[in-house]
Amino acid sequence: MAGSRVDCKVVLLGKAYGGKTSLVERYLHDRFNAEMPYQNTIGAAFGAKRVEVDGKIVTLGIWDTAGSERYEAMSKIYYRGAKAAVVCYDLTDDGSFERAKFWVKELNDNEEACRVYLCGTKLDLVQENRKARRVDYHMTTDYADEIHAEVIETSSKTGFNVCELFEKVAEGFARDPANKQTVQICSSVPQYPSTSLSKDAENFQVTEQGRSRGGCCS
Ligand SMILES: Nc1nc2c(ncn2[C@@H]2O[C@H](COP(=O)(O)OP(=O)(O)OP(=O)(O)O)[C@@H](O)[C@H]2O)c(=O)[nH]1
Ligand SMILES: [Mg+2]
Repeated sequence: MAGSRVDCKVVLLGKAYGGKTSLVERYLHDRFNAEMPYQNTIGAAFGAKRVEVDGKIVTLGIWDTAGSERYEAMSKIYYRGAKAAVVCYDLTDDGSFERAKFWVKELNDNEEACRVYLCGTKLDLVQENRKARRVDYHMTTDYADEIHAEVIETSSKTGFNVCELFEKVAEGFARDPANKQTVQICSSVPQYPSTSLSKDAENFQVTEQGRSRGGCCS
């Protein structure tokens, strides 16, 4: 990622097993492997992607944190300086929404400038079986209104609403006059960095997997 600036720090927070890593994997690499056994994130992982908004480039630097309460102190470090937080909850687990509220309070208390996006994950499961839904949509939108956040329900399995979520994040950032200085004018077709998540808690380096043409301005 030499030469590339991370303009918008985005942090993913939420209960363990809530679908954070799957969301980032779908967004950065357009993949979801249902056969792979669940692997909890240890520490945090980082990935980045450039997005075009209104002819300008925003680089989203995405921190995927560990949901396990064992790593709570560490996860708190990752929201520092974040411009946006995607607070995830599993639509099939009401306890995960309570945990989302915990993170919202943390953000409100410590990172006032951070925009909050409430993300209900695993939508495919509740579409398959309506009885599987444990988090009512209207309850979440009422809560979102209270805290001035947005709600989006996604499925990393099907990809539904995943790009839309991160586009909202990029738009929210780019269109905020406070961030004018950090958004670059998009003058030519840019390189599109493809990054992989580093799962090594000791080493948060971005692993560059190569670059391809196209992407946000093509
Ligand atoms: N059906 C379905 N399963 C999902 C979806 N997203 C995640 N999962 C599954 O839910 C489990 C947990 O997903 P992860 O993305 O690892 O959850 P996480 O929030 O990163 O968990 P931690 O790293 O422990 O905080 C995995 O078995 C995923 O395959 C989804 O959209 N649909
Ligand atoms: Mg994870």
